[in-house]
Amino acid sequence: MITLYAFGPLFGLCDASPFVTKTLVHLKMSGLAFSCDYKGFEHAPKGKQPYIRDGETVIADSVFIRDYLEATYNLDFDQGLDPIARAQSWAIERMLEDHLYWGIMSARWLIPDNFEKGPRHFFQAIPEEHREGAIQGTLEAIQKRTQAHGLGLHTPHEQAAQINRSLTSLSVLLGDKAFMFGDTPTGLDASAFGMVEGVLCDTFSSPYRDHARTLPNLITYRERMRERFFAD
Ligand SMILES: N[C@@H](CCC(=O)N[C@@H](CS)C(=O)NCC(=O)O)C(=O)O
Repeated sequence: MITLYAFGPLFGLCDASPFVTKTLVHLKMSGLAFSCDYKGFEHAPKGKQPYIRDGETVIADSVFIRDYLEATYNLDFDQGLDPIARAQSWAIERMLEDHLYWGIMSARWLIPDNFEKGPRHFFQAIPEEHREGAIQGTLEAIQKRTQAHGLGLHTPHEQAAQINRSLTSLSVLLGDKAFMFGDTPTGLDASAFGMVEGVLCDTFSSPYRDHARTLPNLITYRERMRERFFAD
């Protein structure tokens, strides 16, 4: 049976990480049996989750996990999509994962109120005398990462202008369809759902959440994906 190494359902989300949520959806789309392990982070091959174990095979990164599932089990999550739609799917996924994600992540960690309500809990296991030092070190590292990415070089107002543009683009691309490419979910829906759920999360306020709340089709899309894949 496949093991998915995950953070767990926190903050009202299917998983604290949109990338883990994406892989959860891909696994559910696959119909394969799998279980979740919430204690594997320190063994993550690339220092990040998700990763999976399938027998002796360990695969890290949601993109490579999907590739592995499709290649190994003869699946195609984009069945019915032509080459142009498949290319669009990749382009939209990159917008979500290499752009929108950085807005979600920095809002969650670097807006102090959000940090208090969420990520601070991840440090509970650290002895009290070392905890604040560990928190400060992590926050500085995250600040540096967002600057290296580029988003963190902008003012909050400029960041919101760009992130909200990605949200509006996603909403326009979804339009009145049930899923990103029509009536049937495809591989991209896994990624889109993880990010939409992450940005709309009630626990964390941000200019992005405020903007996403003005895009009704994203809200109904989140509910539709939850019903379809997480009714249990
Ligand atoms: N490209 C990776 C991104 C995974 C990722 O960024 N995971 C985050 C959680 S959202 C993580 O594990 N962060 C831990 C860390 O960087 O220390 C994927 O698609 O799986």
